Amino acid sequence: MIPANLKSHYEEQGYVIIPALISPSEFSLLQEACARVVEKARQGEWMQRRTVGKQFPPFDNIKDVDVWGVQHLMHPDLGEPIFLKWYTGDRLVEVAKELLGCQETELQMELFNLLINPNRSNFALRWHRDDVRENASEEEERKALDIWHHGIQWNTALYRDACLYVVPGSHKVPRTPEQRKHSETMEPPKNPFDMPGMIQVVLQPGETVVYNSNIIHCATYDCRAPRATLHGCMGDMRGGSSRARNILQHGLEWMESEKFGRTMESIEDEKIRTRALMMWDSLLKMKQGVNGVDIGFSLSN
Ligand SMILES: O=C(O)CCC(=O)C(=O)O
Repeated sequence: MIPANLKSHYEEQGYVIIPALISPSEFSLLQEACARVVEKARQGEWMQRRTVGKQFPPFDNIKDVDVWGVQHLMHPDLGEPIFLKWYTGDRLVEVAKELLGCQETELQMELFNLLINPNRSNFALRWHRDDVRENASEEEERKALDIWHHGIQWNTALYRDACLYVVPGSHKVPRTPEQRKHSETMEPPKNPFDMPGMIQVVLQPGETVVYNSNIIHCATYDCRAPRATLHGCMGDMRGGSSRARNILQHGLEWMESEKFGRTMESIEDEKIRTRALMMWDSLLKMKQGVNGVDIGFSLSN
């Protein structure tokens, strides 16, 4: 159980910092697995990456490019089962159930990626909400924010991480005219501290910030500050297809494969195996729910 004040902080402010979602025995295993996948991504041996120059999907598919993220950590071709194990493990799942207010049987498997420092030049993301366009009218914003209750997103830092900035409370209300001025173009901010109401989120190794992905947020990446931050989201299947575009835009065809199914079948612990298969099934149902329709991308690139 997480303390009640953390849950109300999450609901009111749109984010909450939670310690110790990684057990001591998993910490170095995750760090080592991250180092291997970062190397593959930087070398272009793993091409599913977030590329410098693109803030949002679709990312570039060119080999020689700096990268700020590694996509699809649970992909069987990456060969790192620790990521699936952690994503479906008790610590994270308990927090997800509590913050979403749902049963374990309602959890939906979604994205699991890694955010890293680019290593050639600095990069930044503009102020944004993950699934509301920068030019949305006040009315459109209000409508989008009203239906966004069926998922959580998190950053779990393996090294100190001061990249993320959020505007507490902004997950519930349209932008003020001043906040709009700082977030209506595709330009990253010159100085994130100029945004009214913002805070910088500083995580120590092992800490997690869970946030509503429609909170107004941005990020800056310093190529000299090592970053390996687990970045994922999990849904509540009662949301139906409300999260489909935000999730499926990242290209999840591989998650429908028998090969991915076999990775879950091979989880030794029966409780976790059953949970993983159930969460996977909810994702597949959401995907089937959109019925092959091209749902496009959440944000302009
Ligand atoms: O790098 C981060 O912490 C934030 C990433 C982000 O805002 C996003 O993926 O939309």
